[in-house]
Amino acid sequence: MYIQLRLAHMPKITKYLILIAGLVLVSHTSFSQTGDEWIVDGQEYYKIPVGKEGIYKIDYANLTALGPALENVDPRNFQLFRNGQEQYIYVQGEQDGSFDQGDLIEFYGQKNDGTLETKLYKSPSDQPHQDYSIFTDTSSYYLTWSSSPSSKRYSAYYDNNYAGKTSNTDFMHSVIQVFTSRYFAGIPINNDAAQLYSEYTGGEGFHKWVWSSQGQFNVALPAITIARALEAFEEIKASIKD
Ligand SMILES: [Ca+2]
Repeated sequence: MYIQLRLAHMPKITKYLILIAGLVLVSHTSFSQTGDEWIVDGQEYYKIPVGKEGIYKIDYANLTALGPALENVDPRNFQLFRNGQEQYIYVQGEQDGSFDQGDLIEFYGQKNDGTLETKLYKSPSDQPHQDYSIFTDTSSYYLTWSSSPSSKRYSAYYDNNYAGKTSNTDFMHSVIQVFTSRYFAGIPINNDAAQLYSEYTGGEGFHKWVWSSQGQFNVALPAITIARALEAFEEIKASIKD
C-alpha cells in the first residue's frame, strides 16, 4: 500500500524537481557570475605551476613537451590565465601564424598569495592580509587558445635616444616583507580551551609573534633616501597589528 502511494506521487514530485532545476539553470546563466567563466567547453588547458616571481619563457621545446597539439596552434590565439583572469603575454614570432623553432612566449609569473582565500573567512576583515597564502606558494597558470586572436599582448618597445633627458635622483619602489614564522589558528569564537574550529576566524594565518619582552626585530630595507626611510617606517608601523 505504501509503495503504491509513492509511485502514484512520483510524477508530480519529478515535475516539481524539474521546475526547480529549470529555475536554477535560468538564474545561473542569466544573472550570476560564478568565477569560472574563463573555462570554455571544448578548449584544452595546460597547467603551468609558478612558485617564484619572475619573467618566464616558454620556447618551442617547452611548448611541444606540454602537449603535441600546441605546435599546430596559431600563436596569436594563445591565452594565459591566472586566478580566472587572462594575463598579458609577449609572443615572439606570432605574426606568421605558426609557432616555430626560435619563437617563444614570455610572461610575468607571480607566486600564489591569499587573494582567493578571503572568502574562507566569516568576514573579509578577519583575514589578516592577502600577501601570503595559508596553503601554497605555487600559482597555477593555464595556457589555452581560442578560435580568434587574443588582445592581451605586450608589444616590444625600443627607445635608445637619451639626448636631452635627465635622470631622476630617486624613484618609488614597494617591498613587502611578510613574517611567516608562526601560524595563528584564529581568535576562537567561544573563548574556551579548544581552538580547533572549522571556521577561519580573526587573524588566522602566518605571522611573526612579537612579545612585549622583545625589544626589537629587524626589517630589511633596500638602499633608500632618508625621507623615504621615514615613509617606510610609518608604513611598517601601520601594518603591525595587535
Ligand atoms: Ca612563427
